[in-house]
Amino acid sequence: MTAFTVVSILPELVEGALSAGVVGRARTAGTLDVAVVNPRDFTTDKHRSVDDTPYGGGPGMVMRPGPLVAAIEHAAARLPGSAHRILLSPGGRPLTQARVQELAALPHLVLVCGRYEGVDERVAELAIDEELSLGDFVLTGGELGAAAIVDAVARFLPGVLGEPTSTDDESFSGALLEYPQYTRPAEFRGKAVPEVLAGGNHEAIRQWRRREALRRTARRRPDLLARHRFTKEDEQLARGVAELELPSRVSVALVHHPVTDRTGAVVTTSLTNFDLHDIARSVATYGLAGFYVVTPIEAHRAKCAAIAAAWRDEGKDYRLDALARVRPVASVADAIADLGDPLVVATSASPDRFPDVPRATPSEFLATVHGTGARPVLILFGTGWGLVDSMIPQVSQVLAPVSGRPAWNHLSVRSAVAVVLDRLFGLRDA
Ligand code: 4GY
Repeated sequence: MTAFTVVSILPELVEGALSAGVVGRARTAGTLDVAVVNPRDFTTDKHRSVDDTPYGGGPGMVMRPGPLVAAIEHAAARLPGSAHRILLSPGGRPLTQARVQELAALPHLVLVCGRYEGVDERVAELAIDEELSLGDFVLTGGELGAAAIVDAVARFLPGVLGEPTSTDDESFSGALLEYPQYTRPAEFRGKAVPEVLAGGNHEAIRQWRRREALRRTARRRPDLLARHRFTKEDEQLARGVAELELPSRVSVALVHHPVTDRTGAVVTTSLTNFDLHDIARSVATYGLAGFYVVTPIEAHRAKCAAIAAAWRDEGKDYRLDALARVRPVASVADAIADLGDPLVVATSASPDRFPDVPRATPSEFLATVHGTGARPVLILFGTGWGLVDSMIPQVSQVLAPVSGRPAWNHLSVRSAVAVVLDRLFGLRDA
């Protein structure tokens, strides 16, 4: 059973956060042990000061190591057995539900709260086992973070919740967001509860909830969905749900004209075998709808068709899959016409191209696509020195360029396609 000792110069703030609700009730009932130790009680000067000016100058004050380390040592000795000492700080490792569960298996957590501009670094070096952050934002002190950890860990302790939280459906990484919940009335301000929930078909309700959890996660947390391992049933439930079938709405166009050469002149580049093979396979790998090979040179379109046909004769499965998606066309306009009315998105490494079109990060792009219902999407990739903006007025977004630390794009177009598709649609390891 985990006990908690919070080290804070504002005990009333910690008490305020942990005196109400199920946590407050569990403390009163004696099933949850939370105590607070105040570093001010470990000062030796007559002003009882816990802070001082920073070495090296700069704004604000820094927490002195003496009173804080003394308070941590006192807190750790409050109970027999070993204490795990945690410092709440934006510089710590981000807290996860998996870590919360592990913490719930430890006997004694000492939660150390800093205030002011920061804590003398030697405190962390001498008296802290782990630094944790609640997220990439800055609080005025660690107290609310400490209270949040007590609250999240307490859910796993016996006698705190009525029904103790089961550990298996809460691992979270790769887990799904919760399905939407409803209670009475059946209609509220013109909005009805989904019909299936009011019927008594428990199997139908279970499937509806799972599908909505998948849909919601795709929309709101594509990063979580990318880590989710789909079960056979998930695959079935995903069918026909636009949010879960995004890649199948997306096509790629490899544009050989209009593009520029190194001098900035508008040219037509040559079809290359490597681009054709590698991009077709990337398009198949990520489950996209199609791969338009855009060239005004008729002989190149014929060659493209011939290469695709040659793969077919080799008869390998993965090649067939890739080949089926290759579509030679004479112009970007033809690719657009073939799709009907697609959302057209360009890629460009140069800020000078499409200067009036907003740059989108992968998640901004995905949010746009989610907002467009079932509309098809066409992503343009330029060969040579890149797409010519003036000749493609339909472009409504430009994907931010792929770059590394040297901040320059040296990728071949087929590498850029693979990287962009992986960022947008690639699955991630947990
Ligand atoms: N974020 N996650 C956080 C925080 C305040 C200066 C050190 C956070 O956990 N704690 O912002 N803490 C800072 C204020 C001293 C703590």
